[in-house]
Amino acid sequence: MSKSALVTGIMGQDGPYLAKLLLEKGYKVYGMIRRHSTPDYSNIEYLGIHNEIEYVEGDMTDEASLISIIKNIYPNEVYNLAAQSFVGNSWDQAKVTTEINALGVLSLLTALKFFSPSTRFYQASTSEMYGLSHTDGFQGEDTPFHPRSPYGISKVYAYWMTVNFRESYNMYASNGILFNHESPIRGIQFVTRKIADGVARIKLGMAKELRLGNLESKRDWGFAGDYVEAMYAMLQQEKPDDYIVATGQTHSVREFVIEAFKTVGITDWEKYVKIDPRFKRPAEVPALRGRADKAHTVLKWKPKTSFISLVSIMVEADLKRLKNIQKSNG
Ligand code: NAP
Ligand code: G4F
Repeated sequence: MSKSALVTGIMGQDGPYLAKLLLEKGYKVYGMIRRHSTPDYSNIEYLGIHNEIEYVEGDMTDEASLISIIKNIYPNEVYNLAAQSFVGNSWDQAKVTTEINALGVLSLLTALKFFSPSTRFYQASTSEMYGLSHTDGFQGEDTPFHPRSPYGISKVYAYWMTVNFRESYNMYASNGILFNHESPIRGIQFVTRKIADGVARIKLGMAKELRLGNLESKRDWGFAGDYVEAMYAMLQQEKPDDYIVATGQTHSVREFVIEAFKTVGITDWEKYVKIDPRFKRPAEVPALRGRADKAHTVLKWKPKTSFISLVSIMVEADLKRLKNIQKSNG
């Protein structure tokens, strides 16, 4: 019999990439969506898998809905990708961020403990948990946490709750501590997609400027399509554990901007970029760079997409999308 997996956050960026991978491996994939007046399946359609997913309705803030899903499908694996994942917004909506990202995870783990304890559980943890902390310029699994936002704090709670269910109830529960990963279906608010879209608009004469916040912060950026392979591998190990997934390279927002403009042949990028304090954060995470040695050794996972390829994939995808819009508008 084929295995089944429940993917929460199926409509986001990672959900469709992971679902595609699981479908290719022969899984029956259930995708959890919350109630929308107008659901948006565009990310799932982008990967061409809309008709292959069975959608189930549930909300991370509604424990009964999670219990009902788990009791109905008893999945072999649960990948918990659902989150209020935008760091910038988490100061303005700290409570709902906590309810979804922290208490929601407790509810899901509790539902599994009572109704499907042998299900393997993946928690989408994050490099934001490290915040200010590093070990010789890198973050490794042993680097202490020092989160800098309500988002980072909510994820630290969920991280430890996942570890605690593993240690208390012997459940197969693993944390993937993923560093930033991007793609053409990255949410438009996140800086890489905002830059790719903005640069493509400027190139096509659809915009005159690109407004950004802190250009000096540095991130370890990889490609989402590579990272979901590590998520899957984590749940195929003999024992549950926690792993960093990262490229080990770091680049500033400024470098991303320069590279994106270069992709479309614009070198005088400073003419177009305006610094806007609205996009600066009350507390910044200045630099992230992950040490993914454990994932390399145990999971046999390595990233395949370079920084330069990533920038070019994203800018080209936005150019194509916007040209199609221009064409259909005549
Ligand atoms: P994303 O694009 O923001 O997707 C998040 C998904 O969660 C969306 O589909 C959203 O649904 C869903 N969601 C939000 N609140 C919910 C609720 N109350 N109940 C049910 N679903 C809810 O995020 P992503 O980039 O794919 O990231 C996936 C996960 O990895 C997140 O947990 C994120 O925090 C974590 N993470 C991401 C990165 C990264 O660089 N991308 C790095 C480390 C960790 P709607 O469509 O209804 O809004
Ligand atoms: O793209 P960002 O919004 O991503 P951030 O804050 O690093 O968070 C992402 O990665 C985390 C993993 O480390 C995930 F857990 C999280 O869910 C999310 O996926 O911002 C990246 C950097 C920040 O330093 C920000 O201050 O870019 C800087 N930045 C500069 N100008 C901007 C802007 N960020 C955004 N969103 N918009 C700007 O205009």
